[in-house]
Amino acid sequence: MSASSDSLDLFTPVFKHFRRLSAADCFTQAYSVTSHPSLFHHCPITTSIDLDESLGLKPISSWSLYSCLFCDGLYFLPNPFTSVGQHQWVHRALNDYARQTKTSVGDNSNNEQLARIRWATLGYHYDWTNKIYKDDDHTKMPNELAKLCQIIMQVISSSTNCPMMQAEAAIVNYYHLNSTLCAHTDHSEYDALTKPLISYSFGNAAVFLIGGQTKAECKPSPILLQSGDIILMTGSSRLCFHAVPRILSDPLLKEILCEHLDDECCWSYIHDKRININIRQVYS
Ligand SMILES: O=C(O)CCC(=O)C(=O)O
Repeated sequence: MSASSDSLDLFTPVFKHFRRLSAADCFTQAYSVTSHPSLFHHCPITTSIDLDESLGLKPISSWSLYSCLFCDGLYFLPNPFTSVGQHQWVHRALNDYARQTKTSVGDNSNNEQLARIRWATLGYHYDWTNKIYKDDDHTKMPNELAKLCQIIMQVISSSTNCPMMQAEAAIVNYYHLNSTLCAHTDHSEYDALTKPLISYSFGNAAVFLIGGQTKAECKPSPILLQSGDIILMTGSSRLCFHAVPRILSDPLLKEILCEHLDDECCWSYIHDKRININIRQVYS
């Protein structure tokens, strides 16, 4: 690669474009199955599995799975959760995952600190400074999260040629409406190219950008992620640059979540936040 194409950055201008765009234009420009149907290929789901009620999932017969034609190896599963289920996952992310593990805030025992939380790690904890996992820095992966991953992986891999993955590490990202996540790749896992990564979105919407394995390879594509949506990165997409330039207040969120929110504390947190839970296999 020449020095000039080495330094070519097709990612940042698109990131900045979505930073500046009105929320209404973000909702229309970012790809969804309804707004940009020709960019998604429907993959029939060929499996049926008995679902544990605690996972908060709709029956598998009602799910729709898509491969993304703009990014090889990227799959999109629009919200397979019930609204009670979405509420349960927000509740777990706030009341369990944010409190009982390594987080971005030192004292995570009080609600004031919790409002500032940016991330929590579960299973093998990611060392942000050295960008590694250590096999002696580990806490138990919550059972329900491991079970959820297993079901999602079973459904996707039986309907596509995607390999299975064991849930060994999770990063929970807590976003405010003005938060962003810069362009990066996830390559600290031992076998990143063959072990997929699953990512769950809850709460407000986001524009998720996914580009190529270098910033010079292609312009990133914008995907609209809404509460309950799942993406899976496998094959070449697993090593692609991705980012979140924008969190969007979702006018439908109250309708989706509030029906079941007897728990005011949860709504008072999530009404202006987004939670992302992403799961990886660290070792082979
Ligand atoms: O919030 C998201 O959807 C993406 C999170 C992500 O890319 C990461 O934690 O590495």
